[in-house]
Amino acid sequence: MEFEKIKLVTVDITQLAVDAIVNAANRTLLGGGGVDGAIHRAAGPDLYRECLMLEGCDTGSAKITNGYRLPAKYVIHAVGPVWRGGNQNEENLLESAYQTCLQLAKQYNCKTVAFPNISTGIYGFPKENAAEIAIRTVQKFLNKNEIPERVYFVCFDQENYNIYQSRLEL
Ligand code: AR6
Repeated sequence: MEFEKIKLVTVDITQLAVDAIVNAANRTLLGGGGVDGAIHRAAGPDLYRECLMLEGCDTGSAKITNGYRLPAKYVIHAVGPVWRGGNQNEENLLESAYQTCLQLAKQYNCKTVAFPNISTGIYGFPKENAAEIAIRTVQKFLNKNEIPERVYFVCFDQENYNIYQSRLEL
């Protein structure tokens, strides 16, 4: 098991000096509310300019940019699914969003990566279910790959923090 490679933290993700932070974006990749808004505000207008050139991203996938004014070197913009009751392939799409982020992190040699709780805010994905998918996907990847070396789950709200804490048995 790779529990020691996974850290649980409660911080504003924009403050983390890691190789890559993950953004919970939407398909336009042009910003929004929640963690997406916070990341764009902290990174500055150059992030928006780079995102404009990406021409959006499919749900369940991700694209990488520079971090600009952020302490993080890169931002990986993931598009999680909107929760529509569970019969619209939401679980597979969430897993695929995490998986694509991890592949990009590996490709760009990101040793440290921080994830927010994708889809569990404005997109309404049930938190227990999302945590199970996130942890399982990350653990599986870390078991098979050298990079990333460490993954931070950034749980901004107390409910998510408690869920992750019990699932990771910290
Ligand atoms: N640092 C870490 N986590 C945060 C921060 C922060 N600064 N701010 C919020 N969170 P959400 P979604 C947590 O709604 O559900 C945007 O408009 C928050 O507590 O940001 O994937 C996009 O443009 C929650 O646990 O993302 C999309 O349109 C988690 O981040 C849409 O929202 C995700 O909540 C995406 O919705």
